[in-house]
Amino acid sequence: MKEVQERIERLRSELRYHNYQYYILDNPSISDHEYDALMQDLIALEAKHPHLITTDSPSQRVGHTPSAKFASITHGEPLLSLSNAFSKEDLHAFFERVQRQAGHSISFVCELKIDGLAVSLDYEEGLFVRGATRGDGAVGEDITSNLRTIRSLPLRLNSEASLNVRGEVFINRAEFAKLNRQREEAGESIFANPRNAAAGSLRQLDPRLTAQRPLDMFVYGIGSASGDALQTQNEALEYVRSLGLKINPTFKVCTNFEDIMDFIEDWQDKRNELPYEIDGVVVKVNDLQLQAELGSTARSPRWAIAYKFPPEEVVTRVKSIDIQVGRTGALTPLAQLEPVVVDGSTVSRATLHNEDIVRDRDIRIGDYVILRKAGDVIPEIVRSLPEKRDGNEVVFQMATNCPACGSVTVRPEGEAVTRCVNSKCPAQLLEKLIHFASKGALDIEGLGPSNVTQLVESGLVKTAADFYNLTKEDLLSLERFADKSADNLLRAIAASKEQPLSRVLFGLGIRLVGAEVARDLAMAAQSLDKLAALSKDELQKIPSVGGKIAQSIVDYFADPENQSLVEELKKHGLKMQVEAPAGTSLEGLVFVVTGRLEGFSRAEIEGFLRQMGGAVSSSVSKNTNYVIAGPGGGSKLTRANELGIPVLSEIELHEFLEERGVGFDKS
Ligand code: 3B8
Repeated sequence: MKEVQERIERLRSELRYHNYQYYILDNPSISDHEYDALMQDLIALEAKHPHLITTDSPSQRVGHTPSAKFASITHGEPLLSLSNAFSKEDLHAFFERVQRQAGHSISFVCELKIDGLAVSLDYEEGLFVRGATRGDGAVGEDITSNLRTIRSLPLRLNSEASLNVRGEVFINRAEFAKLNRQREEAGESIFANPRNAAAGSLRQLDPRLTAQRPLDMFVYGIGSASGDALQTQNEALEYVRSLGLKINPTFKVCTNFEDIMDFIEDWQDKRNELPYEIDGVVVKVNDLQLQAELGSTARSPRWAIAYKFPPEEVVTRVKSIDIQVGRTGALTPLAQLEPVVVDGSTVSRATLHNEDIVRDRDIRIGDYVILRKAGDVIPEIVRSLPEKRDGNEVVFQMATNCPACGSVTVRPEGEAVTRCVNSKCPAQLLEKLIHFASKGALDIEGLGPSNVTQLVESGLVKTAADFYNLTKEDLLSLERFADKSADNLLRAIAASKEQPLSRVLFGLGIRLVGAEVARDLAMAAQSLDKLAALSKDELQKIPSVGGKIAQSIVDYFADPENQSLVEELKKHGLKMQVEAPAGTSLEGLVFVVTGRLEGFSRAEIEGFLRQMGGAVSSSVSKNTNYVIAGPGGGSKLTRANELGIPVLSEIELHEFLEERGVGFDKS
């Protein structure tokens, strides 16, 4: 018996050693085949002697119990996210602030910012016992079984230390490409980028699926540790490395701003040579004691900042420019591109918005162009490269006839958009129906673009009201529905009758009536009938409604076809209730305050916004709802404008608060 135990232990330590060489040092010591043979020996021995199986055995990486849902884990120390610097100025402000607070010049550690998913790992007496996602920072999801499948995550450390570490899980570029190739061959949907692939893999409920994904990780910090009095971040990194954890070795200690900028510029140039994706550089105060003194806000530490690289620009070619017909009849030029990877995802199309933009940017069919991802997702053609032309390029002409229905298009004086004005245009009708069912509108699950297209092509659906006439036989007659999917769709359609008036209004697709205007209309009119009866003047009294919107609403309800659609929807029992007023609180809104304010200090305003249920962030992102700016708003203001986020002056802030019944007086 003792002998078996010893053999098992020998196999385990051998496997651990090779594992470490392979996954952490990237320096394989034996062939894959030899490794597999050792593993098979271990598994066979353990199968014969199950009482000798331990949770840290290398054979135990793949759990076997899929969870119905992940359990919650409350982080011992919150797992915060970093605030961002988008420019050298932002970064310099951070540098100056922490030096000032420290009272002397200090050192920093620069680390690559891995574009993955933050995780927290708990080790107890050297054993990996628990791992969680960031979640909301305070509470994450228990993904221990999935993390155990990651080869570069040691199940057992080199010492019996108990500690919590934080790191980033990712998939490297080559493995990502391979994974997508396999998925494509298997007819599965492909991941847009490595980060999504890593996220999707980590959140698999069945760890056996996670185990098949090429996940990797770097540890970048310690959440809490007993004993060892570490002094600095670079010591902390060296310490976790000595425990057997994988760290990113590129970090550098910098003692002045120039060194920090050099590190950033250096890696910005070399980022594409790395085997994994990075989206910036993290700059951290090196002294751990000082980190503790600087502390953190509700969301991010004050001792670290993420410098985000500017969006990557790539060159590609415009193969053709198609014209898309939108739900309001707007014709949009859409460039078909030679596929290229920008910021990690493959792009093969980009909207050109309208013909003026195509002309102003002088983008011709056949041109080489510079492509960039604006903000986060939407690819944008920045400009053409006329010097690369060979004379075969073709200047784009806006269609004089709708590509879908052939009717003559119009471009009203002073407008940039060319339209198909045929209200029966099949392309418009289809887009309208897709919009009606979409997330922001009636939100009918299972009625995405491809299913709506099939329903329309089969002749079953002509207007939005027809969705509510669909029967199970109707659906079963279509190729893509089986018993269960038909039931599910009918249930989702029935459930959409409960959607509030504002969503139905938005779903109707009245020109110029977006989700926000729809909410105001619902609130003001209280019912669809009352809204339809309002005059242009009356409509204009509603907060977000100007002359053009008012006219568009009047026109909509004057059209007999729209009138009958509305009648039918009512007959089908759509409730269209008005939701309680959007509140006397700021729940769910994220604010950023910048610049000098007159009446109140920043802290007062921020405190007040939080007190009323709002969140205050220190950096502008797409999640920001409003930026409050006084004079000297600087880069945050620029960023807000880039992202199209509304900016409120101090006076506008007061109006905004009053509208919501939230008074703000200095007391
Ligand atoms: C504090 C320190 C969050 C992070 C941090 O490579 C904190 O340090 C963090 F609240 O998210 N993606 C890194 C990376 C991320 C973070 C970090 N260091 N290298 C990363």
